Amino acid sequence: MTATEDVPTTTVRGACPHDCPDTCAMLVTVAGGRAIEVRGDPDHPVTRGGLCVKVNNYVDKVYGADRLLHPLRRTGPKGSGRFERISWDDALDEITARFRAAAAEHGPEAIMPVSYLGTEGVLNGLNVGDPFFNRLGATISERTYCDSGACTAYTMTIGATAGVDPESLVHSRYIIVWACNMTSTNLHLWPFVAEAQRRGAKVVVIDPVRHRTAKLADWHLPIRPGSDGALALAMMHVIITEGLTDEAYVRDHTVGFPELAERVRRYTPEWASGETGIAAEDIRTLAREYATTRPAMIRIGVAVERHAGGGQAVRSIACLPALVGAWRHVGGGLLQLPLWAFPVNWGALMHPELATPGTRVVNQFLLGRALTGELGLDPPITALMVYNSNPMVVCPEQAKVAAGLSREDLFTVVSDHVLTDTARYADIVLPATTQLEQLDIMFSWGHFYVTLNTPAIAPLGEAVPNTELFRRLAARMGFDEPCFTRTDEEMVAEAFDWTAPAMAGITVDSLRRTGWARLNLPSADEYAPHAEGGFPTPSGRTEFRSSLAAEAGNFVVPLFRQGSNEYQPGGAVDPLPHYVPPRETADSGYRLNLISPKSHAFLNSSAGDQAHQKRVQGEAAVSIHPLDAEERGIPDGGYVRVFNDRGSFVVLARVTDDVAPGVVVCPVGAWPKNTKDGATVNAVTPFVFADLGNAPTFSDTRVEVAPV
Ligand SMILES: Nc1nc2c(c(=O)[nH]1)N[C@H]1C(S)=C(S)[C@@H](COP(=O)(O)OP(=O)(O)OC[C@H]3O[C@@H](n4cnc5c(=O)[nH]c(N)nc54)[C@H](O)[C@@H]3O)O[C@H]1N2
Ligand SMILES: Nc1nc2c(c(=O)[nH]1)N[C@H]1C(S)=C(S)[C@@H](COP(=O)(O)OP(=O)(O)OC[C@H]3O[C@@H](n4cnc5c(=O)[nH]c(N)nc54)[C@H](O)[C@@H]3O)O[C@H]1N2
Ligand code: SF4
Ligand SMILES: [Mo]
Repeated sequence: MTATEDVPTTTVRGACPHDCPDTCAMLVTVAGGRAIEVRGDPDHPVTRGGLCVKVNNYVDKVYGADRLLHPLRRTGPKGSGRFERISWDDALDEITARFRAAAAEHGPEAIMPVSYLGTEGVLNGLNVGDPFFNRLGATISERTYCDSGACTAYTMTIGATAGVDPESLVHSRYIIVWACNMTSTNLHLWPFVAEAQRRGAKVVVIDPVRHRTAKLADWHLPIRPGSDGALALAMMHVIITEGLTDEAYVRDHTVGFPELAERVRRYTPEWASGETGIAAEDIRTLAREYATTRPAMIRIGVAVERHAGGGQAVRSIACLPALVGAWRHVGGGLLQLPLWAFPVNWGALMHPELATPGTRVVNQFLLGRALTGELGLDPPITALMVYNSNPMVVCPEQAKVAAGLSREDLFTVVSDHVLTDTARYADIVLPATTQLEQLDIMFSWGHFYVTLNTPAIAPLGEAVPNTELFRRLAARMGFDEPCFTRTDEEMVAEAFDWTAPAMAGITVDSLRRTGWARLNLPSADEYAPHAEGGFPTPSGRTEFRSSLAAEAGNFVVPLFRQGSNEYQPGGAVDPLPHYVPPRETADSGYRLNLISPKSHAFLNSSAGDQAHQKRVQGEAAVSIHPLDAEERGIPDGGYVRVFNDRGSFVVLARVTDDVAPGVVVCPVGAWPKNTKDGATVNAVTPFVFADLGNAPTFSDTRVEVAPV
């Protein structure tokens, strides 16, 4: 403890707010009304007493000199970062007057919200503004940044199942870590994998990069970006032609096996080798080992979906466990989204019934085009409200986003903790509380514990939680539906279906005492959710031939579209898994495939401007193979320009054979204002959707790299 002797300290139970699978239970030490440290709860079975480099110094963020503590109004040109302090009253007056004016001139669809998962709290996170914007009649913002393509693929194949309990991984004997840099992005799962490895499990990493996780694995298979579908299909080819399927499991718990067997005949290991760059013999070995070692486990990272064929790749991977009967065993199957185990009351959060049927939908990947007028939207977007997101960093076509945000006739409101690159373009900036200053309750997409975040300190300055922000806005707009006056405590009570079996024995009161609780599920030593099938698909089986794909075609699952509670049908989709190759090829003249995974020390763009995290992360850099560097005259540590037809950015070059030839890696998260030329990796990424769920294709990007 760092408190002085005469000030007694208390410990408040909280939860890390970030969009991270680990959802750590935090203990906040408070002395004299001031938070002095955060640490991981040592009793939490997944947190195990440790947070991470992104969050260990969270109090520095809370009390940072850059914290926004009052509403601001712009005084300089857009993007200049010049603002003056104003009162909340003035801010709310101006916002509501401008929203009303926009609606009067063009109709309410001229207003567009932009939000994502700056905080993952059920109260202050994804859906906090949805009732307000639905009631307003604003353009509906489709938010398919993360796992939307995978969720569509899972829904088609195994249903919205939570999948394997991550804590069961200690029982696995074969673990495939497929496109997940776990020791950076899912740190608290690694000890379970490492424990399995100590007990004799083989850990295989499939990733174009030999990163810190790959170096800890028993076998690293460097794969060409965007070709995972080819590998999974060829694995099925081997498993079926060599008779390695679990016949009884396939008979009792799957549909479409004969068609699948026929389909994968064409996907030989030799063919897949040409697509993936992995030797055919290695593909055979992988398939055989996976099919014959029990329990066999696959952990898919989000990165698989960020390519033209990402959806079908996830679909093919999701077929594998049923084919070999991996689901029979504790520690066998697929770790999907534990999120689905939480009985979240999405309807009570979003209030989709407040939306006007037929309201137009704009996907956020098109933000730049929507704002610059390139989409030809009618009505145009003339008012924008950004909260829980930092599109200048996370959105593709960065130069277009900047150009759009620079429009003098666009009225922009941004709510955030600090003046982000996006907030610099705002007309009005609003100060948001951090997790230590607000009540919230958290699900997890990486384990089965619900966590209550009790506020540890009073809000700093005039900062407010997002819940309060929207209460204030709704009151000013004269919205009088009961959902607009709910207190945070009432929202917690509504957030979950507390009578659901998963919540048995858990109440808000019990969480106030314990901070967190495991959902009422069998223990991780016993839990084999699909040992007897029971998949939440229309047939109750793993659907090799997907009835949803056959009937509904492509769709976005409800979670990812603000205000909508329904599956949104898209185009027709072949109901059998198939290979969709990367969209961008060397034929474009740009020969290098750029992928942009997560930064180790930043959480998306969060913490991206904190001194300690910037030191750990180092200056923004692109990793390139020695052969590619030599051919282009690029020295290690020199500045390079990474470019294509969409744009360019300047970063340091790191020459390393950790990346395969032909692949370059530049993580997302650095702030444009901290780089050489004010641009970052999303300057070159496309807005184009992947094959399923309107997922992004951030990593289906071709570039060239040149010394500067
Ligand atoms: N440190 C840190 N942790 C985070 C985050 C963060 O920003 N920083 N963000 C959180 C969020 S929002 C998310 S969605 C998760 C994502 O976490 P992950 O699922 O781990 O996703 P990424 O880091 O994007 O990419 C993981 C790996 O996929 C590889 N990869 C890229 N393209 C391909 C491909 O085509 N095939 C294969 N097989 N591999 C490929 C990359 O090289 C990278 O090593 O992390 C969460 N945790
Ligand atoms: N090239 C490339 N782009 C990517 C990705 C990639 O891998 N490559 N990954 C994509 C993925 S997986 C994701 S999840 C998205 C993430 O996209 P975002 O969710 O937009 O991620 P963040 O950068 O963390 O932005 C969140 C912002 O919300 C603010 N915030 C945090 N808490 C609060 C709060 O309580 N109230 C308010 N008002 N604001 C708050 C933070 O300070 C931060 O500025 O990025 C996507 N973009
Ligand atoms: S960012 Fe993830 S690993 Fe770090 S403290 Fe938060 S939940 Fe834990
Ligand atoms: Mo994400």
